[in-house]
Amino acid sequence: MACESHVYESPPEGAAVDWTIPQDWAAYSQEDHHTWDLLFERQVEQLPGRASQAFLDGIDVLSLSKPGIPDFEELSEKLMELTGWQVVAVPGLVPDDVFFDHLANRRFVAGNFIRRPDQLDYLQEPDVFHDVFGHVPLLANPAFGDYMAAYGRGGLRALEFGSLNKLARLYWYTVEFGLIEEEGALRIFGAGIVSSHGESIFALDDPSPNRIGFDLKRVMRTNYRIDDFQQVYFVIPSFEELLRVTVETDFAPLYRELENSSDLAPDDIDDDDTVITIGTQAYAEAKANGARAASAG
Ligand code: HBI
Ligand code: FE
Repeated sequence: MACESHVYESPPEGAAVDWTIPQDWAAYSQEDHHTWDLLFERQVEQLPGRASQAFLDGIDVLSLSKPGIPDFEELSEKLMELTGWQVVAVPGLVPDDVFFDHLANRRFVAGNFIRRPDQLDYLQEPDVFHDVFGHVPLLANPAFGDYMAAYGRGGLRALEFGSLNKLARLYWYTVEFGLIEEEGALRIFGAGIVSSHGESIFALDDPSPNRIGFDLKRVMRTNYRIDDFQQVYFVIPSFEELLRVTVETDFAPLYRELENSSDLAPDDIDDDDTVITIGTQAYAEAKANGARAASAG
């Protein structure tokens, strides 16, 4: 997920020029399917009343409750009918241009491997649980599906402008770690949250992080951390509004403007922010102090 770290320059052996590989569903072991089932049950249990209704509906309509790692072809068949999306397998992180080209063409790339049983809580590279459980349910939602495809087109343009670091923040704070307001309450929808046992509680209930109303320019100015729970979450009013802002904005002048404005740290509050909750940052501070103590002693 870290956009910097690409292991390969060109597709590894066995991968097509667009970096896709066969999912090879028959090759999963019993243990692999069991790991999926464990992760799935643990997450599904805590999501009602926490996850966006659109996410929960996606789990239903795509029959993700069926035991075992989903078959990408079955998922693609259902998604194709609903929103025109497909799920294709890749060996791991793919280069940015390849990633965006897939999104622009409504193909979501998912790792086909699953974490080991001793890695249930944390894994650096996105595996099939993060990619499919975390990302795929919302692709069944028309507005979100359109947003992801628009993001892919925007990513290809951002590469031309040399502004990918700015646009990547939009992905991070929406697709990966976004919150949404539904019926007057906050709900999670970002894949990094909904696929995380700890963060799906932390993002909504912990007093530590800031929660701020979504603003496109504000988000694109904000640094993020990839190594721990977020220090700030941005709250969108609806997927339709997120889509509208993204397709109606001309990003070229915005990128130029952002060149001349300073970045914000994850825990900064800006004068123009619509603050929903000001966090204590106690979690992040305790972590930082712990790290300092450990390196001192
Ligand atoms: N590759 N497989 C995979 N998954 C991603 O989420 C991904 C990627 N390559 C690049 C990339 N993400 C980034 O460019 C975006 O997160 C912005
Ligand atoms: Fe992800």
